[in-house]
Amino acid sequence: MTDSQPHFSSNVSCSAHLLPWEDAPAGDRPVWRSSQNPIIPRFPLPGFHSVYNSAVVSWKDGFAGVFRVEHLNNASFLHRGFSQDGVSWEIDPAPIAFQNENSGTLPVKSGYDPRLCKVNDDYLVTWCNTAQGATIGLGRTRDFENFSFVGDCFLPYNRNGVMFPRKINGMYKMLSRPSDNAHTLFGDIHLSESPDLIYWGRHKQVMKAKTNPWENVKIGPGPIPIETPDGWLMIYHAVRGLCNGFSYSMGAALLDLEDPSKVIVRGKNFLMTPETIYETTGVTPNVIFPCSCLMDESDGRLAIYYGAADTCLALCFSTVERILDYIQS
Ligand code: BMA
Repeated sequence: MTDSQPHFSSNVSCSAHLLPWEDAPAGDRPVWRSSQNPIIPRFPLPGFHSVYNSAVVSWKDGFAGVFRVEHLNNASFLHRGFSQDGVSWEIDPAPIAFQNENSGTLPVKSGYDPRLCKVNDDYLVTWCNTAQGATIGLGRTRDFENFSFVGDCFLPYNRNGVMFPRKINGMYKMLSRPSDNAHTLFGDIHLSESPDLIYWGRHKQVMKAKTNPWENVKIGPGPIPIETPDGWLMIYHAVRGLCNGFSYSMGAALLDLEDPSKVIVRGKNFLMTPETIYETTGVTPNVIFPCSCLMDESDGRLAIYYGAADTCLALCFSTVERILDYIQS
């Protein structure tokens, strides 16, 4: 691979000098953790309990993000934040105030697990909007100052709405995980499409949870998929049932470029599973929950942001090539 031949694209890319990065340690692990983890620890700001499952993008000469901030009453809200290096973040203490694009009451209350996807000039925010029962709320911003609410994309209940960074065959596409109103005991990844971000249909199942132990309960899409010459690289969370609860790992699969409801390859093993103290200990032990990813388009290096144990925000690294080799082996 040479610098003159970018192989990958994603609208969350950033230039080489900006990407948060640490070289791989010795060994053949597909993904490795930042030595600075957790990059946002427990009790990050006065008056707030925690920041975890959050979405970041490259923005101006640094980064911007939409963060899941849990308040002292345990309700989560979306807050914006900014960073120069992608590791130290300044988070706005006020939740994002969405303005409604349509008339009527603004159905945005508490919200969690945001994703951010740049499509043309818009940064689309998708998240679990609880106003009418958990489902995927969709909003947008161009400046991270003014945010508008487009609407809820699906009927309740649904979680983990993840947009593709461009239209495919003239349609917006979104992955999601239909669910119930509790700590859902099932969950498969589905694909939906829309001509206008308002009306969503042609729903297709992409991948089901599997019988092998690390993903035997449910699976849900994580960061915005990355376009490679071989297909869309989808990083996802996968849930295992244990005698005392769930364990959330990170996995990867490759989806067809023209029809991302078709799975080309699915890794048989996890990319990463809870091991460190900040992943195994916290409000919800044993949770790795990836929601966003930055990439250097020139060489495919990845910085993946994940919530750890529903308590803090952590960072890990890999490359597109390394993950593709791993899931194809
Ligand atoms: C999921 C979501 C996530 C959370 C995870 C583990 O269903 O609610 O926000 O991180 O459970 O508790």
